[in-house]
Amino acid sequence: MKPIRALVALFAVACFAGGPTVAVADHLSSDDVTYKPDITFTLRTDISDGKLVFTGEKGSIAGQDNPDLVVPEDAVVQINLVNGDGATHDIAVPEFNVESDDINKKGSATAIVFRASKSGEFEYLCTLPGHKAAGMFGKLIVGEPSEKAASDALEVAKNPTEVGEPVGDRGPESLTIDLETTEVEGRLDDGSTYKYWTFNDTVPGPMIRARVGDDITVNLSNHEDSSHIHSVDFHAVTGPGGGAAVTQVAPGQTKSFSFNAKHPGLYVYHCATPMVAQHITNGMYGMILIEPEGGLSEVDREFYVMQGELYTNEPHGASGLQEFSLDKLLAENPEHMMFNGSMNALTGTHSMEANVGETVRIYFGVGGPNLISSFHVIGEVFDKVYDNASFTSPALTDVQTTTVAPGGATVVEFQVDYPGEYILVDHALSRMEKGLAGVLTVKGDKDDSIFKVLD
Ligand SMILES: [Cu+2]
Repeated sequence: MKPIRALVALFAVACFAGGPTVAVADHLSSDDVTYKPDITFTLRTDISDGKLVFTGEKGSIAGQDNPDLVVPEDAVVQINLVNGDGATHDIAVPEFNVESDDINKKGSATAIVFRASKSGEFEYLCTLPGHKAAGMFGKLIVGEPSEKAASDALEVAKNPTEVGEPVGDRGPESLTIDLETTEVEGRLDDGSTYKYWTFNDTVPGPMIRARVGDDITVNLSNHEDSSHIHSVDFHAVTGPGGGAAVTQVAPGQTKSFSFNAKHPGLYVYHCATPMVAQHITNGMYGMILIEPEGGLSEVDREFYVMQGELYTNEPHGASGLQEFSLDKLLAENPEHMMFNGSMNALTGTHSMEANVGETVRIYFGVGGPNLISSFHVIGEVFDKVYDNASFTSPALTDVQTTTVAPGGATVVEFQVDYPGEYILVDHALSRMEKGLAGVLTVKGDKDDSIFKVLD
């Protein structure tokens, strides 16, 4: 049998008069393949609706933008790429360690060849900077699609509209908070899951709402199916460990404490059982709002959003059950970053909506455990920022981006004046590629005095 490189090059030359170069996955050896690939796809680079795309060139994918490429497990797959727009591009399937040469002239071509050695859903993309973000990516589906497994998994993503009841002008009261810690396989993304650790089965845990002066009893139960001890540290608590010193609770047990809410503000709570960073990254964080006397001012819409990080062995975009990576946690290098627990919690699973003219308040915190957020809403300016979630300091006004520390929070308010989709981000925008985005959809009439497209 001849070496794969020569054979594939011959095959590719037969396809393209221009003589494309071919990249072959390094794990393929001469014993891996016969004369030609089992399956060949041809894609052309193109611009469609202002986006960069891969367009199917022939066969069942002809004319489709970023088509799903479906192949049997263990097939040798060739993907030919033809340059259709004259810009520099390439094509890669990171999961199978294969990446083509760059092609930069209209009509030039290249190809990649690899063995689809494991089933699942993987990504193909153009690796030139910004091209994936501009639209150049699609799915390679090997064997049975894994979406079924993921669709059976628990939806842990927290609904951002679940913000509790405003306290209004009531006086101080006695309240009871029941929290249950759980360890559940939850949906991370379409086709992937993660063993989350949670408060009350969502990430973040419930937003708790109280008033300054309230006497609050916390009952923390650890589900009997848990494998680990858990606890809770409320940053609003004055006392040992914020409560964590007295709530280290074994599976099937309950522990309680009470505290007086001395300080108004928006406070993070989290599990504080060693290794604390691991318990937090796995999903064990939430927030408690202690409203000042008389409550906060009325607004039309309130949302609860928390930023988190997940550290997995497999890279971002991999399918199946994702395993925790201690090395990546200690290196503070997450594969996934998200608002409200899962990859598309605020861009698909749940929606955030408002109408033109309404006032919006976002309770925003960072579970982390490690990375500072530069919180920003694309296309909006915060009218007010309660910096560090302090209600007893004057609010900042007219702010573009506000930093929020891990274990910290902010409260931002703004009126929405113009219809459209406003994207919530951490302005450290590489993190958007790891999943960190949310959408606030504003409906209503356009106002030319605010924004106008000029021909
Ligand atoms: Cu825990």
